[in-house]
Amino acid sequence: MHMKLAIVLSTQPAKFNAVAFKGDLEANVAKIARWGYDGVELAIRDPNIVDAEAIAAIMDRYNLAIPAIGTGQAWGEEGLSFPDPDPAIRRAAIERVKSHIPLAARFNAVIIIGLLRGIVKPGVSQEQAMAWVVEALQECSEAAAPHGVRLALEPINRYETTLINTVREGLSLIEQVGADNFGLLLDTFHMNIEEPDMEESIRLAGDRIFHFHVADSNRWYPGAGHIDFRSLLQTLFETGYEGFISGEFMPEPDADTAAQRAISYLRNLQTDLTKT
Ligand code: LER
Ligand code: MN
Repeated sequence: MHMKLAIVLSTQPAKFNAVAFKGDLEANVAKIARWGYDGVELAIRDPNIVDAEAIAAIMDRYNLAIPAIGTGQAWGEEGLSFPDPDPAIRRAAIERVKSHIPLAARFNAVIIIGLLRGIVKPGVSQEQAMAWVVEALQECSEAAAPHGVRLALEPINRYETTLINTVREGLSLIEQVGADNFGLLLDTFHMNIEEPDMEESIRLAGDRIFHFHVADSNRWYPGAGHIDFRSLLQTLFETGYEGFISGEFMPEPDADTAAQRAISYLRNLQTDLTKT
């Protein structure tokens, strides 16, 4: 088995500092390919200001896939979110997600709904916020379906949002949204905080796992903390998961070192997994 490994890369300046790379796309892509990664996960604030053909040419040149597109910068830098009390902002958040569909279809990438699902703002009840999130996800999933595009919501730890912290909450949301092309992105950093038993949660999510982020317990590269990646990845592959494992960790001690240590650790682990 070849474990497909990707790493998160931003196409424009981002405040989110766990985005391991910023700046010049081609130089970064060249390095990522040289280190042995199979893909890059692009964090894109606004698809209308990126040049899809230029990106495609670079990916072709280095033979890298784009397994997923992150949308969180639209929240971080523009404040767009599904449960905002201002209807114009809610609409803009939905339209922004929909505007990712052509790009996602072009690259066969999953659209990630991370922090774009928002937080519960003052004056809004948790119930109202969830209702807006469900409606937004229904509209976006429906728009994406004819293009063969899938959306993956990421359960995110309690310190960043109160909306969907756990895999179980994610699965109940999936029932409410009721779309086959809507699933989950599991992130080991968030799972380590929120899941009572990470292996059990992975098994529970099963074929609704559309994408997978890895960072260690301290959000450094895998191998730098105390998460048992051997057990987690074994469990993940036992569910039949055939997607990418995408590194999303702090650029510590620096971005290049982190990326190289992550891939060397995960490739070693892969040898072990193949043996079992
Ligand atoms: C994004 O994938 C993520 O994991 C969030 O923690 C961003 O804040
Ligand atoms: Mn993540």
